[in-house]
Amino acid sequence: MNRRSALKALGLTAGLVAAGNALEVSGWAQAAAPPPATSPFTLPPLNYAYDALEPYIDATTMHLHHDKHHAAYVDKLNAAVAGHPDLAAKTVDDLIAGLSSVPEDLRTAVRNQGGGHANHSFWWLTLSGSGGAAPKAELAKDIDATFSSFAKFQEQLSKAAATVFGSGWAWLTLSHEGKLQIETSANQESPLSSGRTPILALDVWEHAYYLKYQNRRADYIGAFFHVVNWDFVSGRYAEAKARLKA
Ligand code: MN3
Repeated sequence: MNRRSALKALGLTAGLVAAGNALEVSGWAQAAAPPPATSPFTLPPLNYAYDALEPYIDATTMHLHHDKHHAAYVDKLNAAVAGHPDLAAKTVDDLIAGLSSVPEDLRTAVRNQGGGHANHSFWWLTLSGSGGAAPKAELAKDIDATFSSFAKFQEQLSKAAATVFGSGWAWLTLSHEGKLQIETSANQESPLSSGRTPILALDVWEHAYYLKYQNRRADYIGAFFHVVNWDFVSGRYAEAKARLKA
């Protein structure tokens, strides 16, 4: 890994864990004159074992989903930005948040492949075999205030995820106005492109569940709630909310 890839990897990880640090890291990375790089974007490793989410999400699905599907988004994003050092120097979240500044002939590739990379990088972090049973702290309070209870929130997110037509995602997001909301997106589109911060993601592409659940998407959605990393998601919300106030 060259120095810039290392910084980018650091920025990505830090950005998902500590937004304040990430801003400094990515600012520094962009200030340094980057050497030419052919593979600026890299596949982040899982921070748990492939079988950590068993029996809810099986190890074979995790291997295919991470090592093949996510890896393909990374490879195709790298191919798309080859010869565009200005795009390659950005974090994938910044690319997706600023699609309108991506040259038109590259925009579809960046939306699809960059979106796939950004969405999956976030998705892995929101899962855990031991991430707590329910939202914590401010997120718990604001979910109750917004959806009336955690149970009602689960019901609404499940319904949204079940009704995504074809491939896509269900999300809990935070808007600029500080509003928590459930939304869905098609294909690899990200709420980041509409200025909202993903707090929780649910991948409902068939590749996420078909090996174990076949056509039973509702069973997969029910299983998903057993493997949400609420510690991470609650921390993510607290950071996103603090950033709005800053
Ligand atoms: Mn997927």
